[in-house]
Amino acid sequence: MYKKIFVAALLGLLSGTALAAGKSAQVTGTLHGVDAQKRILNIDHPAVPEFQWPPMRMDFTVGKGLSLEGLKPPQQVRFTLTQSDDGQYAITEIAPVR
Ligand SMILES: [Cu+2]
Repeated sequence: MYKKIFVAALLGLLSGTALAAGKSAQVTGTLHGVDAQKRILNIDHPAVPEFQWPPMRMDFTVGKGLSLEGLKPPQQVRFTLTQSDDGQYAITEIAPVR
């Protein structure tokens, strides 16, 4: 009996965590700089309501394994911005707007 309740509580906790993890937003902005060595992109982005961000120009970290090929500033880009469990933001998908 207790064991069943415990397992149910644990599953609830895990699914709650899974839902909270990897919050992301689709953003279109202007790419101004590419630092391929540090894997940082400088982008001017409009407001991002998902993260309650005002419009600004800033540096973004690029997620591991993401190709920077085809990115040539200045250029309009569409990207997915993901916040990980530890609160860090990273670009997890990006492509030039054609
Ligand atoms: Cu910003």
